[in-house]
Amino acid sequence: MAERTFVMIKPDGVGRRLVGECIKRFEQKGMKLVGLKLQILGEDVAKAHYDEHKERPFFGDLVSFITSGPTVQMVWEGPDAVAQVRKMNGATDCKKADMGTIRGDFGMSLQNNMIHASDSVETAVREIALYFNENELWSYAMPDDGWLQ
Ligand code: FUP
Repeated sequence: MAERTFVMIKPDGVGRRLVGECIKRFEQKGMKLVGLKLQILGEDVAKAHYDEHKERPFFGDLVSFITSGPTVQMVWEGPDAVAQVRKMNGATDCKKADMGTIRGDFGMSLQNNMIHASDSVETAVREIALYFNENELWSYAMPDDGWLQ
């Protein structure tokens, strides 16, 4: 199976109507969308998502921000999906993110940086399982699969 990564559009990304823009970029890159949902996260899942940051001073703000409005969860599949999506999202602090990346093109903030993506294949496995059941993820062929390898 090709590599999969977990991507979440945060409340500011949804509120700024950037869902379509983000999906467009991943599609045009050649990634395959294999799971998609929209939800307002509960505190438990938000805390589990950001578990690695639980000792950091900004943990409370992170949890209240990510639960403050609708978010979009996606699983994207493709060669080197984890690294490719991280590159397309750009640096965590939007002011430092390269132009041409989602954060560089649309943001100014460190915390309100619109989009999240898994930072490793292991993290992707954990994050995908946090948000999706196996029967909510789809394997299918695309006509251009052969050109994208
Ligand atoms: P990233 O992997 O780029 O999503 O960033 P991190 O996992 O390092 O951080 C998770 C989120 O915490 C970021 F999206 C923004 C937020 N954050 C802060 O608010 N302050 C900080 O100093 C670092 C991160």
